[in-house]
This record gives sequence, C-alpha cells and structure tokens, in this order.
Amino acid sequence: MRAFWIAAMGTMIVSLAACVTDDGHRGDRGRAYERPRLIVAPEALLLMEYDTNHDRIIDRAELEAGISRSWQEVSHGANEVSLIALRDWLTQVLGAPDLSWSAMSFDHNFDGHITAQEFHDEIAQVFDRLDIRHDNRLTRGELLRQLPQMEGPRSGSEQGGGEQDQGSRRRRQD
Ligand SMILES: [Ca+2]
Ligand SMILES: [Ca+2]
Repeated sequence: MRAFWIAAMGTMIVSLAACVTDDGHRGDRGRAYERPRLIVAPEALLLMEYDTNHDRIIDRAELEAGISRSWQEVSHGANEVSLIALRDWLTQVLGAPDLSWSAMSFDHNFDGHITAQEFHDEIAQVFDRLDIRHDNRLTRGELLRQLPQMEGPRSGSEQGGGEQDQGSRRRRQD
C-alpha cells in the first residue's frame, strides 16, 4: 500500500511540473519559461538519408556509402558536375536553393566544377563539424540547431542547439 501512495505522489508531482512548464510563464524561480526553439539543420536532410539501418544514428561507414550513392545520383557516372547541376540536386535534397549549404561551398578550388573528391570532402567536413562528440557517429541531437531568441540580447550559453550546445558547454568545463 505504501508503495502505491509513493507512486501516486510521484505521478502528481510530475503532473504539477508539467502544468508549471506548459503555461509558458512560470519556470525556474518565477522566471519566464521559454521552450528551446530548435530546428533541424538543413544538412541533416541529406545525412538522414544515409542512415540505412534506421537506428537514427549515422556512422562513418554509412556516411561513406551514402556519399558514393549521392555522387552517382548527381554525376550519372561523369568525372565532375557543374555548379548548376549540383545546385539543382541540392535543391531537391534540401527543399530550397541557396540555403546556408550551397553548391558553391562544394567547389573547393573555385573552378566552377565539382569533382568526386570535392563532393566527398564537403559532405565529410559537414559530418565532422556536426559530430560534436567526435565519435564518428551523428545522433539526432547533433543534427539540431537552436534558433535565435525573439527579443533581448543573447548570452553565449544560449547559442548553438541540442547536443551542439551541450558539446560547447562540455568544452568550456574542460
Ligand atoms: Ca545508422
Ligand atoms: Ca572545383
């Protein structure tokens, strides 16, 4: 019986906590509670296609296999592709042209063409940048970004997003 009441009290406490945070006004010591405003990084739309075993983690082997598939798709067997062809492909993958990750960013030697090596290196660099834990695996949390606050100055701790933010906090503590 005692165990029942302990469980019931626990449920009530959790419910009350949910009420406090759901109203969007009360939180830590009366401060306004703000839900984190997270979005998926545009690059994640491509990288999530590489999760072939559907465990919601992209590992290095899946990345390499995925880059090869993507290159075949965009190049149709050619040695290089034009910026326009890559831009069209990126627009299909990301849903819009000229996002922060553009065709230009793949052209590492600025000659107007994208080679297989440039294509590989660009996507691998994005993977490495997102891999905050440096464990050669991307989790869903590492694919999130925090949107800027709507008003007021931002502090350093409010920048970044999801596990990106946690990763930077860990580094500051080191
Ligand atoms: Ca996977
Ligand atoms: Ca180039």
